[in-house]
Amino acid sequence: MPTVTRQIERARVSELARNAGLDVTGVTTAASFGSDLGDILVDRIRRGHLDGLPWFTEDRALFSTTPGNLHPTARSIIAVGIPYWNPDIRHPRDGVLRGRISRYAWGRDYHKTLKQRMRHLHELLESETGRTIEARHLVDTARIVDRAAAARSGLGWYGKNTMILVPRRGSWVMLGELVVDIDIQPDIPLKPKCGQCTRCLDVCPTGALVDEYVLHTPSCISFLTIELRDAIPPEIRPRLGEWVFGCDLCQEICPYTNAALPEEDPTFEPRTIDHAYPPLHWLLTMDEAEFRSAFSGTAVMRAKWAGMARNASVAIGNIGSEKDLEILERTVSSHPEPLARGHAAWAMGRINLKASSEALSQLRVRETDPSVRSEIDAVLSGDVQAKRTSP
Ligand code: B12
Repeated sequence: MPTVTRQIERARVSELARNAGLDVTGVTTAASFGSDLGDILVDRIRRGHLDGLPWFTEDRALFSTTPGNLHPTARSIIAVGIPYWNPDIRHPRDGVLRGRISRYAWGRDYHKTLKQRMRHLHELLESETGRTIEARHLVDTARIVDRAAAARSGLGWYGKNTMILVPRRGSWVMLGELVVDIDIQPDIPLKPKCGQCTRCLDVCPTGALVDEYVLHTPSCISFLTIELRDAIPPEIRPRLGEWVFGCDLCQEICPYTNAALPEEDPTFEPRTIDHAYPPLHWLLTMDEAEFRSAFSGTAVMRAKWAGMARNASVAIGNIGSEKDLEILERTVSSHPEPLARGHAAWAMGRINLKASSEALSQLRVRETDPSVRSEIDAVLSGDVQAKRTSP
């Protein structure tokens, strides 16, 4: 019979976590994050930096600053992370017009992987201590601020891009927490190391990093391509480039993140290269059933079929050419989703207004959806920023 204990050695927690597939760990107490964090969250909400996320309310934000709200017997937080930088998977450069999906979403949905591994760690902790441990397993619920827990537990430090940067891993780490009723020696928070560097702020094509440590959600490509359910504001579309799900630019530019150790965790590997760099014509022509069978079990499902078709249209407008006008025209004429039809019309205007005008005028006559009609009207009246001047 193992001895029953309320405590566990800090180093042993990391060992057990590694055995459960959680390579990165930090420990902090379950004490409240208090008004320091609460004030930042409320201030960001009031300034509109979290607009577009209706669930991110002041009440929810304040609740999330006190882990004891989740379970009153909580004593410690074990912050965990799975690193996922894999430099071997690259754009195939095979002549196919491809978009980009951000790395965290290439493989199996990270929520599933983290939860499964946290459950395993929970079991290992119970057999180590010889007692039942009350624990909550949290990933992305916003019932706790994942990055605040990671920072206070010394798992990593806040970069100016608001990401948690982990020693030797950079920000290529997905985060979760176990809130447990056992005592574990807490770690010491790490000092931020960005120094004078502002490359992440400078690289963001939409200017979403409005200040050091401040992200304006409505401008972030990640928000626009994943969370937004409506039309992407036309003036911002040209800046989305080839991204069709999320964006990694503020991470890729970071010198610290750039020096990350490569990982070989198959759970983050794409099933095929099309799950990392999807052919844009494929995204436009697949029906909903094909979308589901291609992306089920991955985080891409969150953007939904209509969202991915919308994003693919924008990406074609940005990186495509006259050769893509035919498929765009077919999309405007017959895609079941108005979002896809409207954005495809925009893409036609962006690639070549002169060559697209006649077709768009005809499609305008048949179109019944007012949002698509006004997208076409905007193109025909020359409101769309052309990629290059038509000859
Ligand atoms: C809402 C959300 C989003 C929104 C808003 C992002 C945001 N910055 O808030 C959108 C959809 C845009 C988004 C985008 C992304 N997200 Co997100 N997102 C979340 C979520 C659900 C909540 C984040 C939150 O609380 N925001 C509130 C704001 C106020 O917090 P913050 O921006 O982090 O601000 C903090 C710092 O600025 C710091 N701070 C403030 N002032 C100062 C001053 C100094 C000197 C210092 C040091 C710090 C500091 O305190 C603030 C509060 O903690 C978390 C999961 C969770 N439940 O926590 C995932 C999470 C943050 N996202 C994650 C990821 C991976 C991404 C993307 C990289 C995805 C992608 N590739 O497209 C991008 C990155 C964009 C970016 N640079 O942040 C990971 C981050 C992992 C990591 N290593 O940091 C998380 C933790 C999910 C997870 N479980 O792993 N996300």
